[in-house]
Amino acid sequence: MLDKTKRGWWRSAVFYQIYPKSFQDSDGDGIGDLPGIISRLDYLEKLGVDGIWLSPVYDSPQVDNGYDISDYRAIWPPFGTMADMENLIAEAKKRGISIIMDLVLNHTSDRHFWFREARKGKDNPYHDYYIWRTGAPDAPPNDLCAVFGGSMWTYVPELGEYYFHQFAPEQPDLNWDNPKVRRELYDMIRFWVEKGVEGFRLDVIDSIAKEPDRHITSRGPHLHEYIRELSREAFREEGLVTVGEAWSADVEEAKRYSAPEGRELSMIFQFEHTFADCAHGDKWDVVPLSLPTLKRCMERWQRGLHGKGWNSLFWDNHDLPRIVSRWGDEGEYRVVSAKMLATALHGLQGTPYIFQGEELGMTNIRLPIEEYEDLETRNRYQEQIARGMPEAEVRSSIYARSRDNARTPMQWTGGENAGFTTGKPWFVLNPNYKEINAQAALEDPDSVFYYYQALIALRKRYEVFREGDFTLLEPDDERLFAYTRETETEALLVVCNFSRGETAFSRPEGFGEAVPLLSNYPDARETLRPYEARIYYRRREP
Ligand code: TEU
Repeated sequence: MLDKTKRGWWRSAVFYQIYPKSFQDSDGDGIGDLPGIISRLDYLEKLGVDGIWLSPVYDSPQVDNGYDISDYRAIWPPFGTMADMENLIAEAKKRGISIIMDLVLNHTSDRHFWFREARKGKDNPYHDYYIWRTGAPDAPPNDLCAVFGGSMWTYVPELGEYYFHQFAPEQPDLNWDNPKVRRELYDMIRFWVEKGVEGFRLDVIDSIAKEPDRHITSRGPHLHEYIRELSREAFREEGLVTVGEAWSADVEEAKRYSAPEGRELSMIFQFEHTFADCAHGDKWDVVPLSLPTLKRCMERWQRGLHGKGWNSLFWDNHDLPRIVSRWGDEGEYRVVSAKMLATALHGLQGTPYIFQGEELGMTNIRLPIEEYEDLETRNRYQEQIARGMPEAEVRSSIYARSRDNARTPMQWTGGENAGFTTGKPWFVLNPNYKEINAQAALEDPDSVFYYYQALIALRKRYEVFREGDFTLLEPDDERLFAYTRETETEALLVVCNFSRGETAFSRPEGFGEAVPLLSNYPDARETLRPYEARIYYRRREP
């Protein structure tokens, strides 16, 4: 059991992300909920995870599935009650599992009390909790475009002012330059720490400091000043794990966020690797994966943060398509490719995050456009069609990149509604739940589930997974991702064939006698078969 009172316990931990709406329904309303999560804690304990990152469960109008919070200290009723939340924290703790809550500090819902007050008038005490600019109708302060489409400015006629929102108009940005806002947020965080929450994921934390008039919507001049204050005022306990979502971060910036002396955060979610199959840095502009690009990115982050910061490790989350569909194979090689992708990631230095269903090899979904639920997807389709883009092209990029790929309900059994709900699911199930589900996985010793379980156990058993130096092998190879991890006393060799073809592989010097720790094929041959992955281990003489 990890000592979670000590800074740095998360360097040996593996976390699991739950998107509550789609995880497990307990009362038949078709929406996942807190009692449903509690009923699945034994499953997560069996997997071996040390913490759960819980996407927002706070009260919310659900315009952005809970990332639009109307009350930070209340639970959205369909998810359950505050007693359910307290019970989840307690039951998880009994199993050695920490609850890491998702904090959306950059913006609130437009239904939040603060915003409802703010829009009452310029002299309202809550007005400057948000960012306003005087202007005339149809003449926004500038042409900043919101992440989910449209302008970043929405006009309030009765005030003759625009308010600023980087996401939906229903998600007004908070004014972090106002110390009252910061104090309110720190007090709210302490409320959750006192309830026993042991960590926080910080939504778009790089956007809290901004200067919209200068087109600066993230990494504003006060960013690290605010994060250090946030850490000092709200994350006082040494053992609190904090991970900031920072789409804009590069390695240098990540060193500031995650420096070992702990004045800011434990780590960040960086996203550079998720653009290795995107043209022009646009997630919707789909191109084939460039494995050398991905490998060099991983090398930069592994070597850049070694001893100077800390990496998070993830392929999937609730905003990303499912990795087995994206860089693996959905067909005959689904299981081996899911295991290969897990090997490539879990052999690296950092804290791995498993997104719900990733441990089953769950896949993307393809729907008639009108069935997509995510506002980003719906807005994207409307905007692109309005621009005259060929409909088939727009649909194809939505199939590949819609956030809804990650939000189909968790597939627990091959029975009705995949065991997710006895009611009508809030969102469509992937029809492949009949073959891909947790019940089948638990009954199959060769399932993706047990492979993830083995990877998690390896991280705890061998210190080299946590501390080893990273060296990339064969950087230009288009099929093979191979690297070593070394400490004074241990060494790993990780080899992954990212292709559906056979690929040559020869052990590097010093690994001739290394023993196989794990593989996704029952035996080893001269070449690597489609999506074959292997981890070798050897002890070193200091
Ligand atoms: O995501 C930040 C964000 O911008 C992503 O939605 C991503 O950049 C986008 O999908 C790219 O097209 C966080 C949350 O993870 C996301 O679910 C929220 O919708 C968003 O912030 C607003 O809170």
